[in-house]
Amino acid sequence: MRLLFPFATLLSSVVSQIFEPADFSVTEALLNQGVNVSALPELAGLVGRSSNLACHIACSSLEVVYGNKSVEFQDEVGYSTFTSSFWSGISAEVRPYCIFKPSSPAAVSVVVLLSRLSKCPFAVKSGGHSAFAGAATIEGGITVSFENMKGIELSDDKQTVAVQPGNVWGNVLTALSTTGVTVVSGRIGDIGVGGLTLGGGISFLTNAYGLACDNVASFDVSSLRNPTTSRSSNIDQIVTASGIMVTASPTTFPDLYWALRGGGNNFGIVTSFNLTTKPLDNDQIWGGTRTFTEDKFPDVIKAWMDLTFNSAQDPKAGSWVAWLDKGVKLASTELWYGAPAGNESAILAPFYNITAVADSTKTRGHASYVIDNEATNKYGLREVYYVISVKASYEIAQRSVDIFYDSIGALSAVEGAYPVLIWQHITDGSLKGSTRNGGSAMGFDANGSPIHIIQLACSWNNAADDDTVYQVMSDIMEAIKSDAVKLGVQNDWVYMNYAAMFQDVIASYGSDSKSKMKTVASKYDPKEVFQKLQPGYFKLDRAPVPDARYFSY
Ligand SMILES: Cc1cc2nc3c(=O)[nH]c(=O)nc-3n(C[C@H](O)[C@H](O)[C@H](O)COP(=O)(O)OP(=O)(O)OC[C@H]3O[C@@H](n4cnc5c(N)ncnc54)[C@H](O)[C@@H]3O)c2cc1C
Ligand SMILES: *C1O[C@H](CO)[C@@H](O)[C@H](O)[C@H]1NC(C)=O
Ligand SMILES: *[C@@H]1O[C@H](CO)[C@@H](O)[C@H](O)[C@H]1NC(C)=O
Ligand SMILES: *[C@@H]1O[C@H](CO)[C@@H](O)[C@H](O)[C@H]1NC(C)=O
Ligand SMILES: *[C@@H]1O[C@H](CO)[C@@H](O)[C@H](O)[C@H]1NC(C)=O
Ligand SMILES: *[C@@H]1O[C@H](CO)[C@@H](O)[C@H](O)[C@H]1NC(C)=O
Repeated sequence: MRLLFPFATLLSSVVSQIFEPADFSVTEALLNQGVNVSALPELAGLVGRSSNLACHIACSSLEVVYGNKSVEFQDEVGYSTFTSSFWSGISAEVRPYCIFKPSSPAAVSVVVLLSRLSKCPFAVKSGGHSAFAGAATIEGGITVSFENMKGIELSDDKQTVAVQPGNVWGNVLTALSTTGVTVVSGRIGDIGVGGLTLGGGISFLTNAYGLACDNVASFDVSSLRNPTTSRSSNIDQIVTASGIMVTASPTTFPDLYWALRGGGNNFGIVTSFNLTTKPLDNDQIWGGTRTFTEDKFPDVIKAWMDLTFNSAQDPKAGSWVAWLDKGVKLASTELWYGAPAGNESAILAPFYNITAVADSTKTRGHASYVIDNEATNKYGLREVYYVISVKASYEIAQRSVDIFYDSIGALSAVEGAYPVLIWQHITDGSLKGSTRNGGSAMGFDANGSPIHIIQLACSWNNAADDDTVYQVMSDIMEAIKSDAVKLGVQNDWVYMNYAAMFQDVIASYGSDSKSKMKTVASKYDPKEVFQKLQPGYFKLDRAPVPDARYFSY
């Protein structure tokens, strides 16, 4: 049975701005992509009605069309290999009906259309580092794995690199490490290109260039015929709800381009990110962890806030702080610099003026640095993230540390509980970067004060303790937010990449941004496929798991 035809129609550019006419036929769209539904007996019977066999039929159809190797069912070894590849043990527990492994953008279109036809829901996984169930994999539905879409291709002029979503940042930086250019990436090697970029993306280069999503150029459809070879360029090739491929860039479908910068999985499936490269001699940057004890906390807070406020003096420098309690309270300060010998930079000097108990900072490759950091990224535990942002202020910074250490005793009965308070910053350079090419859906104020991201992470062992952990995390966030309001430094923006499933991230972007995002969605996805058939993660109108017991933003 020959079901696959050449994809010329699909890959030709879209001739109409109307993405989905009122009389849009899913079966016709599938036929246009070489899949004849009438030749798939079970599917033929399904058209026009729903069925609890929907996912059986959809998955079997994918297997008929793309072969046994492209689809894994629950009894297959490939299935458990896949499900155990999630970072969070909570995601690893999810049992999809099947795993689908497309090898081409066209196959991604087909799975969206088959989902529409069968009503079997789907989710897509890039690096699999989202923390909660249902974000990148779906109970009883089709989970799309991009493991056969790992193309990385640098353009001849080295200005852009086209990266498919099966890649994690370690692959991408390694591929670039000998080319004299790099990209605004994740800071731990096994984080995925897909989730990090669509949610924003803080990098070791962000204070200089902005977030990862602000450094995406465009997408070249024809360059992606062979997904396993490397390629180059900068934006998003996305599969929209009607299975049409478009290239969103500052000049083509700029509304969609804007919405994808912070919009997560609400607008389509990105099959290639065409990233703008940055020059970097011999891939050499500098960074590592400098760790301080409690007696030094006031100095650490001052040094970190000073860096946040003064970042424009030398945007190569950046830092996060992880506040820990390992029997002793510690401030584990990651310091980095986008060139060698950051230890000699004036802006980081105050951190060297504080006596440390450990220091791993050194000059090293950007690729090696993110891969070295994988050691801190243990798999298989239960995980939660929770986050707010505030306008940077010394007072709220100090309060957040106090509230954190005063509250975590409430987790003492939770086996394996390991809470961490993490500080990150959106400094002058990232605020300015966010306005490039029409700005992003997150709507930062380029001339506003620096933003302090105050984040909680916690891992623990047992599902029985989930509610306790969520409640303690929620209470800490609520207390810090309440103090931020009192101090007049509250800031609504919730960073998707670190948000809890109870947080309404899109609402936090503000009503203007949200309503514009909904307008964009109604144009590219009028039937709300990416809201309803792909129900996981941060949706346009709701938190992933709305729950009034817990802090939202
Ligand atoms: C250890 C660790 C380190 C981290 N470091 C950083 C960091 O340095 N900077 C930072 O900003 N964040 C960081 N994060 C947060 C990280 O950005 C988010 O967890 C992000 O969701 C991970 O992306 P992923 O592709 O690995 O996740 P996934 O779980 O695969 O994807 C997350 C969401 O994006 C959707 N998605 C993925 N790919 C696509 C696509 N191609 N098209 C449409 N939707 C897609 C998925 O469906 C899912 O809903 C870190 C997280 C962890 C756990
Ligand atoms: C990437 O974007 C650049 C700049 O817009 C463009 O010239 C190039 O063709 C794109 N490459 C791909 C593979 O889409
Ligand atoms: C689709 O399959 C049906 C049943 O096998 C066949 O009758 C029909 O001609 C096919 N249509 C196309 C366009 O190939
Ligand atoms: C599909 O492939 C798996 C191994 O990947 C094998 O165990 C199974 O028998 C195959 N199923 C069919 C129907 O060929
Ligand atoms: C910075 O680090 C380099 C390499 O480790 C070292 O040679 C240099 O002396 C250091 N500079 C300062 C000011 O500590
Ligand atoms: C280092 O500390 C000393 C003593 O507190 C202070 O005088 C000096 O200005 C500090 N230097 C930097 C770079 O912070």
